[in-house]
Amino acid sequence: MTKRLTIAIQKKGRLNQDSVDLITKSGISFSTNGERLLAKSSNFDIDILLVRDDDIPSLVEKKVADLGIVGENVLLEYKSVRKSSKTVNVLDLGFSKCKLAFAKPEGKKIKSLNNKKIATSYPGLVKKYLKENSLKADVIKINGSVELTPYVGIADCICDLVSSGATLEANNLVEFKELLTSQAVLIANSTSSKLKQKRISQLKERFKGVIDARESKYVMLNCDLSNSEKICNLLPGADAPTILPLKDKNKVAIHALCQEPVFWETMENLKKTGASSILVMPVEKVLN
Ligand code: PRT
Ligand code: ZN
Repeated sequence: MTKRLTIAIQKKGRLNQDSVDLITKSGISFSTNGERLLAKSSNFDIDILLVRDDDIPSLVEKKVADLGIVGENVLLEYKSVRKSSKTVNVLDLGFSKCKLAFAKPEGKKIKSLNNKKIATSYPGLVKKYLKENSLKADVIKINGSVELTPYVGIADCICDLVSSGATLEANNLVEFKELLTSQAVLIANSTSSKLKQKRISQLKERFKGVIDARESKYVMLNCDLSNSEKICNLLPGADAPTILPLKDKNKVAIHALCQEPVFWETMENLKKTGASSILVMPVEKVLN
């Protein structure tokens, strides 16, 4: 049995660049030139399949791909109509964050979704929501420009993805209910072979290392020895700071890996508490 993995990612669109970055930062080299559907890595036993995002869950379900990177919204829509699906989320990837929400034309009164016409690209999720809330409405599947449907008489309201909210605003629509939040996720088939699962775990650890590094910063600063305890407590997500003696016996240097965001406010607080020469440096990889 082949131990070579296949990962399906979006060929073009919002998920493509972040997916390619995650794979390459995990030490996997490959090149995607032209219209090629498949790219082979030269230094890791993996092939990269470049497809439309909507096809990714079914490729993983059918084991054409062992892994996929897709919006959780697409995965959940796929699973909403396939109860026995074996395709599962194995890792939250932290990019392409958005929400799926109901929106209506500004000024229009919608007290309940009962008996309304709802236009959406996510009919499975909307129907599931209606059922769970004992509501009956007409769900109309639309593949693009959902935000225009209330103005051409197709729908009373919509259920669509929102990130900045600019599209809703530009179309005079207001959100009135959030259905779910979403981000890019790594998906796999829960029935893949033991050998494949071992390779998948290895890759998952690398992906985690890249994701953790994104949030992490290495912080170095100096302070009075008497203040070091207080300063350590201000370092976000630092498990075991290193405290080093300095030439001046009353002073120490503190070095720490901060695994939570270090904001300007954090640095200002450190300074106020007596820290000086505060350096915040990026971290490329983390292996915990
Ligand atoms: O061609 P292919 O089928 O592969 O791509 P696609 O056109 O179906 O998907 P694409 O590239 O648009 O989006 C891929 C994934 O990105 C989605 O499935 C989501 O998981 C995620 N994502 C994150 C978004 C958005 N943010 C988003 N804002 N997908 C779409 N939008 C659209 C939304 O539908 C609406 O039209 O952007 C508009 C709203 O954006 P704001 O910023 O104005 O609120
Ligand atoms: Zn799509």
